[in-house]
Amino acid sequence: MAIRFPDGFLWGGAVAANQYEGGYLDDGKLPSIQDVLPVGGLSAPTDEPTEDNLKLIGIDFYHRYAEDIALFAEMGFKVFRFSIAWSRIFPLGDEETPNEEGLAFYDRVLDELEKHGIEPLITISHYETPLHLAKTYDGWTDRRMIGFFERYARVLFERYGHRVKYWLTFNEINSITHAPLMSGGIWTPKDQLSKNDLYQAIHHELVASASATKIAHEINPDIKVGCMIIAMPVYPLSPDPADVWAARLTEQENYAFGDIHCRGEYPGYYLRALRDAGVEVQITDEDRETLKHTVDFVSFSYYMSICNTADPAKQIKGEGNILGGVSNPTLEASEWGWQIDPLGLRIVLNDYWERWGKPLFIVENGLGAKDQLVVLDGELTVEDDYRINYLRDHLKAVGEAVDDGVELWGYTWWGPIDVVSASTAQMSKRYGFIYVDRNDDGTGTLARYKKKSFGAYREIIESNGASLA
Ligand code: BGP
Repeated sequence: MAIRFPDGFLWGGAVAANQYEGGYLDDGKLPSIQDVLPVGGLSAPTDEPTEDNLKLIGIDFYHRYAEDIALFAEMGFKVFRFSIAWSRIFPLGDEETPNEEGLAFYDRVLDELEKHGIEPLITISHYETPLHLAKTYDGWTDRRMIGFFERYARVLFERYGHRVKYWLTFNEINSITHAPLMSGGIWTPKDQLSKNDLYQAIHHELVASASATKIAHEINPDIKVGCMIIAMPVYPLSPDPADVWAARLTEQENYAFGDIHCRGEYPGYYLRALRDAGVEVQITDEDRETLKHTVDFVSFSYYMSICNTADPAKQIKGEGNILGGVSNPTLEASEWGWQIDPLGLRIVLNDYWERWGKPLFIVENGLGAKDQLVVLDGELTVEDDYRINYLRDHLKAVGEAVDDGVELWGYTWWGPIDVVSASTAQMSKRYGFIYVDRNDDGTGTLARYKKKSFGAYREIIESNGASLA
């Protein structure tokens, strides 16, 4: 069957400032929480940045952006999703005046994208809360964070809002329950964090997200603001209704974030879960009003599905993405234990479209794998057929969902160029179509090489998906 993607479909790639920019103290920037997470986003932080942290240099996009954007253009990118490092714009996070040099850097990036006709898609906050806000305010547990974020978002919309149409507020906002520091800038160690503080932090982020959406629309009504959630379908481990219900409850933990962003209020099942957990969230009348500013579209990352069961004896957790879950005996996994499930992407797309009726945007999907550089026709490259297969299988599932009637604006592959991993802080967990010569021990020339998948993705984009058939 022919695979057809809509005209103007936004094909591209996605990255985050802390994983690729480097230049962590350049031009007035101060550290973010990532600069003290040398072994990954789920681990304990160091007190100060340490040299073994690969993110301090990243892949040096800060100095090589023109070269990298030219490579994206060569693949035919229509869109490029990147985040702005909050601590470049407000180095401490709570100051009144933004750092002009930080703002000027993103002007240059936008100029370069414009030169190649690539549409920007900006994530305002992607796991990179300024370190000062984490240490001084305990991140999003503090209500004052809403004001700091509003100020930051306003500066961005005023500066770039005339040339950037697509914006996301918080990357994978539902990850905060599992990664409170990386996702919510919460300095209190996870095992000491009270449920009240955690859910209050979630509330503050949700209010800030709605408030930023409102500000964006006031500044430029043409701006489209989306929420961004980890999509992970949860299957029952067996047909036992108790398993189906267990899966449902886990799914609701993720649905809640989309429901609040799309419907403008807390759903009943979420309020019940809070009550059952004995959590009391402080919600003001003003918060309730603010939450009514719903998003224009829903974006999500998709890497894997999980299972759940009511049977404690079968609660065998797999490795995997930040949210984790019970392993699915029918699926294969990546080298890092992330279970590969292309059909799950079709399921998610249909599910979200039916549930919210808002346009969707897949802003992350990809395969982290160990790559081997080889010489082919005198050129260094990687024969990454495993990545090409993953890409094609997932895009075929996306094509089916489009045929099912789902309104989908675009697809950005995670890490079109190798970047430092968010969960493990490794370089060797590579997603790119472009290889970057940097190793886990920090050695390497930072040279870029095109992998076999580079040409494969270019062909898919060039044919607007038709070559997938
Ligand atoms: C998502 C994050 C990204 C990215 C990706 C891959 O959770 O939004 O920042 O890194 O996962 O994860 P990892 O780098 O841990 O393999």
